[in-house]
Amino acid sequence: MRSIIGIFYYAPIIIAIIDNNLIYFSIVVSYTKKPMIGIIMGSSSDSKIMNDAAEILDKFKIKHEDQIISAHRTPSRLEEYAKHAENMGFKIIIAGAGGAAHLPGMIASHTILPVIGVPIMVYNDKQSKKPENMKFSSFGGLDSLLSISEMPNGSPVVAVGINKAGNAGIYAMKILANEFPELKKKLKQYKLDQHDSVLKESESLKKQGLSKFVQKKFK
Ligand code: RP5
Repeated sequence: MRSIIGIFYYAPIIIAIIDNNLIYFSIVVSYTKKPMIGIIMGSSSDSKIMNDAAEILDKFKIKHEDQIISAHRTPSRLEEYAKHAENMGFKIIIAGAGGAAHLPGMIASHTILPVIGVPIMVYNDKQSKKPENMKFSSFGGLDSLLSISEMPNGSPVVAVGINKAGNAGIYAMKILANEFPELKKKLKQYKLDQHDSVLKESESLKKQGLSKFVQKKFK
C-alpha cells in the first residue's frame, strides 16, 4: 500500500511517500514557482512585438524573466547572460531581434539551452523626426529572418515567422509540455478553443453570406 505522509514546501516541493513499509522522497518540480524561460530582445524597440510571447507564457502561467541584451551594443553581456540563464535553470530562451539579428544565434553559441529566435521587422520609434514609413527596416524583416535561421551547421536556432513572437511562446509551451503533463492538457484545450472559434466564424459567415460578413468584419 502506498500513501503520502507529508508535503514539505521548499522549492522544489518534496513529497514523502510510504510504499510497502519503505519511505522514499519524491521531488515535484513546480513550474509555477520560478522563471523557466528567459525572454530577451535586442532593443526596447522590440518590446511591443516580444510582449506577444510574454502574453502566451502568462496565459499558461509560466514565469519568465525579460531583459534587453544587444548583440552589438552590449556584446560583453552575451556570454554573461548565457551563464545567467543556465544558472537560473531556464529551460528555453526566446530571443527577438531586428535587422542584423545576431542576438539569438550568439546566445545559442554560448549555451546548450534551446533558443527560439523571433525575427523582428524593425519599427524604430526613437527617431521621431523620421517619416513614418522610414521607421521600418528596409527589408521588411527578411533581413532578421535570414540572420536568425541561417545558422551554421552544428549551432542551430529555431526561427518563427517575422514578428510572430506569440508562436515562439506556444512553441516553448510545447517543449515544456514534455516535462509537465498539466501543460499538455492546457495545450490540448488551447487547440480545441482554436477549433471552436473557427467553427463559430464559419457559421456566422455561412449565415450572413460573404458580402455582409466582410462589411461587418472590416467596417
Ligand atoms: C536590433 O536593432 C534590435 O533588435 C532592433 O530590432 C533594431 C533597432 O534597434 P533600435 O535602433 O531601435 O534601438 O539590434
